[in-house]
Amino acid sequence: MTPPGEYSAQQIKVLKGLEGVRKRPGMYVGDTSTRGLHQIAFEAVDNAVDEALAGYCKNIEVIIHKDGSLSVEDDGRGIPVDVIPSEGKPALEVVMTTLHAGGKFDQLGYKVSGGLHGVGISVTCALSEWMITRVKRDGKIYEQRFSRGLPTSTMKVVGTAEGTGTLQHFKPDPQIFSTCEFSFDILQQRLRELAFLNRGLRITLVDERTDKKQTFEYEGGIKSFVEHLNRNKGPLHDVRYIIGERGKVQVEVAFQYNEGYIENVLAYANNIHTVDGGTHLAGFRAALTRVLNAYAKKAGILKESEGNLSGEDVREGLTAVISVKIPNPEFEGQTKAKLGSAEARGAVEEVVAEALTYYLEENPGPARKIVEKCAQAARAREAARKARDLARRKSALDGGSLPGKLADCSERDPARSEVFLVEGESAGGSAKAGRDRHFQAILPLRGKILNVEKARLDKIVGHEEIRTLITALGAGFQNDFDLSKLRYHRIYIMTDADVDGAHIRTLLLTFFFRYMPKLIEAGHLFIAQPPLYQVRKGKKAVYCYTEEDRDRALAELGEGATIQQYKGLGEMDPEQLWETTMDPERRIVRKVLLDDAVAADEIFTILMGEKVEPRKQFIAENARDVVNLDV
Ligand code: 0RA
Repeated sequence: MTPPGEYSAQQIKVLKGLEGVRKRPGMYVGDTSTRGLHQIAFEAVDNAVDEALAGYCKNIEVIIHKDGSLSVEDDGRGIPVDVIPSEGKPALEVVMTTLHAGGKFDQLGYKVSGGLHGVGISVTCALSEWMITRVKRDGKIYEQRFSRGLPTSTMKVVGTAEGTGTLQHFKPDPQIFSTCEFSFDILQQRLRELAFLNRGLRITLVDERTDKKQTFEYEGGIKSFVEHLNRNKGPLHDVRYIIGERGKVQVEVAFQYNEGYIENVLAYANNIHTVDGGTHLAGFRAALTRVLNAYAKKAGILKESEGNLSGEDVREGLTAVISVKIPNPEFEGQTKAKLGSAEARGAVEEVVAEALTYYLEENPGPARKIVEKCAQAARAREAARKARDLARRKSALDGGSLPGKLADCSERDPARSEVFLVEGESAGGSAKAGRDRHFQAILPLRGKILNVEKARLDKIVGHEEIRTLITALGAGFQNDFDLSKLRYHRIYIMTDADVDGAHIRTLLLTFFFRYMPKLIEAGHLFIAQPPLYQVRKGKKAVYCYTEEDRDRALAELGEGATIQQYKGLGEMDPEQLWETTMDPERRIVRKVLLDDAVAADEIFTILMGEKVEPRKQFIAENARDVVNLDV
């Protein structure tokens, strides 16, 4: 026994664990701004979803409270409350105050272990100013309170209860987080995804600051997810839904081809979006390629002379969600976003191959549509290869490999080099004159670039502005993209602050998102922000980047101040362009992030896709947000 007032070895270990979390929160939740803040919320949500995965919880309610706190309530079995003999404390307290204690008491479930998240609810507790846990079990309500990872009360019975469940209510610690404001949109995006991935689970999100409320519940599970993803993309057939089990691996796949050319395949393992794919994705791809090739040959859609459909061919215009549930999954890679568990590959491949073969046999109509689309993709791929070869030979003939329009910098180290993609020849001229040619290159782009969302690969590589851009950046594109060959580590999109400029910016963003997503993920893409106004009085002149800036400057300079509005980059002389937009010491830039692939895909599909109606609606609904959403 430990004498009162002294710490047992066990307690010291616990303290150390959570002290570590508070000392280096970034190691546990990514960062201490918006992302980390929401991570501690998702930690609480994941616990409740694990209880649903185990089959005991049907409803989860998440509330953003007026005081900035967040609560997550589930109707699962409730965290166990009995005393754990080895710890001398109720299980509830151990779970809340011990790193990685969560899984200890429930070895059988499919819970996330050692994955992307799954650091445990104790991390939420450690990073909260206060936290209250309430458990309904055995007809009683138990409650315990905590602050910054330590108990501030013992566990007590505070009432009687019907049913069972767990309530976690916490206020993020402002000593830790630079922002403590929960975002309805970020929470909503992940909660919707979780509801899709766990068929029948009802998740409600309430925002008491605004009285907004959303309920997510999908009887169709990931089938509904694919319907949702494809809803603006012109589907070719009904969503196929496949479910099966091999050994301990549960496999669920839903897929649907659309009229477009974009592949959108999302892979999940135990509800975690495995952005870098892994064994489950490999199994799916193998099955798809094998079965579609066999069918294409058998049905005579692909001639013997035409060779096989490639993996790329069978994924053109394919939207799919793959979800596996697997005990003790292994995650690999630096960000742990790749499933490594070998057994998932065979399980997915077998389940998908069997169901897909059967489907094609039984449904010759959709089968023909799908395989003909793949065959067309194969022919376009061949045409694209020829166009690319031609482009390569042509640039070899031109003498050098760099495009003539590029005003390159003298610096050769990509880490210290920047390139500005500038709208229009005249602004390009100002930028060339105003830049520091030492490390800043300028690539003027003539007029509108091609909308890649609506074009097939052969047309895209045939488009001159796009070829120039690819060549100038030096890293190839799509599957050939090689980040290590990138010639500039900072790429700025610099367009006019008007509607045309915004359109060109979106076209470029679409291109980068679809064909060089790794460049965005690696943080190399930026939006330059030219000033919108200059406010002047006498010799004093202030550049203003927002309307608020302008009003502040007007107030400061006082009566008689005048405003000049900059409509285009061309209105600034080289010196001004340097001072306001290009000088690293003074400029304002926004980094383009790719946090949420699902949201980004939706936005680009809606903004740049074929259908006009949803786009009109989207722009009308989000007119103010569009500017920020795409970055
Ligand atoms: C371990 C064992 C049992 C339930 C839970 C954990 C549990 C944890 C959380 C966290 C949030 N909600 C939760 N719901 C349940 C099962 C105990 C039993 O056998 O009844």
